[in-house]
Amino acid sequence: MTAITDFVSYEARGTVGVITVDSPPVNALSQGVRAGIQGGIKAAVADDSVNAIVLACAGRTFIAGADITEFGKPPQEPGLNDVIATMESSTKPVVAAIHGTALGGGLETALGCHYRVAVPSAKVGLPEVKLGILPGAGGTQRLPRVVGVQKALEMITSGNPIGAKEAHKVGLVDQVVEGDLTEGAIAFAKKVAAEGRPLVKISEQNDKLAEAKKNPAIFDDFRKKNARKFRGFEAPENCIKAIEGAVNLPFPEGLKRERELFMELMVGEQAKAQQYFFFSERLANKIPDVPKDTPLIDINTAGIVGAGTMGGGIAMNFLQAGIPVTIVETSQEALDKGIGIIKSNYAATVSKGRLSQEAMDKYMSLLTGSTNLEDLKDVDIVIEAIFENMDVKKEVFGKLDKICKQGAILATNTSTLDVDEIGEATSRPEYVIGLHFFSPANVMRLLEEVRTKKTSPTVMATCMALAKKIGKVPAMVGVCDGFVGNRMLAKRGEQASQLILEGAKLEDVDRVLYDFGFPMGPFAMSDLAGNDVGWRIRQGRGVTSPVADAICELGRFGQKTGDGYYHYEKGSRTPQPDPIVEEIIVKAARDAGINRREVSDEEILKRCIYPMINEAAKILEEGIATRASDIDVIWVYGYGWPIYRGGPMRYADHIGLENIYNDMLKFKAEHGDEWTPAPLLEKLVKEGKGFKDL
Ligand code: TC6
Repeated sequence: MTAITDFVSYEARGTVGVITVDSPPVNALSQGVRAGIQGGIKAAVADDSVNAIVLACAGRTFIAGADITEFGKPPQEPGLNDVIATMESSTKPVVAAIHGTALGGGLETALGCHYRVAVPSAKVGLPEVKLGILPGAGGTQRLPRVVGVQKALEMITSGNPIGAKEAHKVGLVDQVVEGDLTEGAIAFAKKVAAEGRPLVKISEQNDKLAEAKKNPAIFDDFRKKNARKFRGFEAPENCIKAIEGAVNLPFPEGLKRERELFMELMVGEQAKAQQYFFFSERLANKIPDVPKDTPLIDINTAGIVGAGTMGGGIAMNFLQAGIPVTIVETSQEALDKGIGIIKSNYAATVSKGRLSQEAMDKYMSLLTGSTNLEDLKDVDIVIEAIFENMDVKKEVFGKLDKICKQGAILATNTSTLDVDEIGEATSRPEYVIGLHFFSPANVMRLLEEVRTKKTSPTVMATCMALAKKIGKVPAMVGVCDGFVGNRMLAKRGEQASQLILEGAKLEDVDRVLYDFGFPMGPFAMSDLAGNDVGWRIRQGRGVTSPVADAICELGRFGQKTGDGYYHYEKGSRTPQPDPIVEEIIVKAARDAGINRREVSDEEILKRCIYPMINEAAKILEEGIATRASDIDVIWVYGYGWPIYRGGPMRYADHIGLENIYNDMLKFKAEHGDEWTPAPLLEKLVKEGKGFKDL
């Protein structure tokens, strides 16, 4: 075996030269890997003992893409396009051997090979769009030449990978290899050489482009169909333009067009924000005082207390991960209802063709219902998801403590209550943790994990790993009212309510936040979630909110009652402004002695967003969140903050903390002390720093 670079080696195995990339963790295309592959091809071409070449990877995966840590740094030779050109023009057939994931530049490298084989579990895709860019090493030019324009549009603008079987079906993989991959790839390469099969240069294959050439409307149709999904994002449009280039330009020109469109994105704020977010999400997995090698508790079974909307949604996550669930309710009727809802949710997904009946049956077979808490005695984790009442929760935890086996984790899904206090209701507070799922719990990716003063490192590490297993993105936070997400959300809500009293139209407040990139504004959101939820919480706390209370007193609970802040026609989810609500607002403003005025969109945005940022500064100062970037993860995955703005902390740095600080002082002069900048914000401004510097 010859080392070409530190990360790539070359070895002749009989008549086949095998180039192996070995650059943990994911064989990303750093300079050493690029140079190694190019050197490996040259070595194999020069090696008279071989007549075919295999490109394979050691470790858990084929090349998972460009090395994202190199983005933004001066480019180093050789560029990936040069490496791919060297492969494509090799005089001996090159076969890519794919396991794990061939993503981004990794798939582009494979597309530069003459043939591709893969193990059945392999996945291939071009996820660059998720990083705010496009495949910049020929991916937008080669993929449509292999799978056709329609499929390439879907794969490149979604960024979602496809499995080996599908890749084989669409011609992206030439053979699925059962058994040892490298051996299978060598056998395939030998066959190609022996049969004198052509050296397939994808860049010269134009047949699959013909249909789109005849029917250019395919692009505008695709744009129209996906307008909602692409709203606010810059990268998908450039991906589409690059694929148009593949159809309309000769390959070398198309490649140039791709490069221009790539560079346009790469220097933009969206790409920077999305790449920042990629690393933020991974960083959130790491808890500074919980070592990486902390032993984990095996979670093979779960119990859920409460079969309401949250309990049912939480159960679905576990079932889908293959973990048996026992769900407990107080009455048979409530239990049947809860299980019925889970079943009908799955049935709806089956009828839409997004889940097989077989998978649904498997999930349902893992679910057991019970009306007896005792049935949770053997489970590895219990998640309590009953209504928000401290006394009742303490009682349940006291019982669970007696029933559940030693070593079982006792978690609460509370979104408001003090998890330390809940832990103290047991004899094992170190096993108690908050697992705050977001509604709908089977859909929303965020899992806000709440550590108490006593939660043990093992329990924290186990719950972080568990989150990944059930498809969630976790962020660990400390105990405070509303934790991180809802505590910040409350600040936005207060301002939204105040703005409509001062004269802003509620549909304007919603529009400004929608245009900022949120899925919907605060009033439409409240109508969707149910206005009665907040009303009950306010009543419990003895606080009032004049407009919100008045609409609830009229039974206007939102979409479910057909009326809320807006009116909804029967069967429709489209909000329509309602004069009755306008009257309520005008009266409330009059009662409060407020002179109503015009409020600009700019003021609406600043007044909704800046108090959240200010609250986040306090949260950081109190150590409730570990890092600013964790707060961004919470807001993107839990509240629909547009990922292309990176999250509230990243956005604050982008706007400039000094600008935010100065605006806050202006609002303070107009509206009072609630606008006092947090000490941390003030400190960062004085030091000329941003949240990124913490
Ligand atoms: C591209 O290719 C553009 C081409 C244009 C050419 C001009 N670079 O996710 P995990 C690190 S764009 C650097 O926990 P998994 C990651 O930070 C790229 N580092 O593992 C983490 O480090 P830590 C297109 C990377 O098994 C560690 O690897 N490619 C990269 O759950 C493990 O990661 C993508 O967008 C990278 N490309 O999932 C693919 N990738 O341990 C991005 C990962 O120090 N990657 N790391 O925290 C993924 O989707 C996933 O990592 C995975 C593995 C599916 C490959």
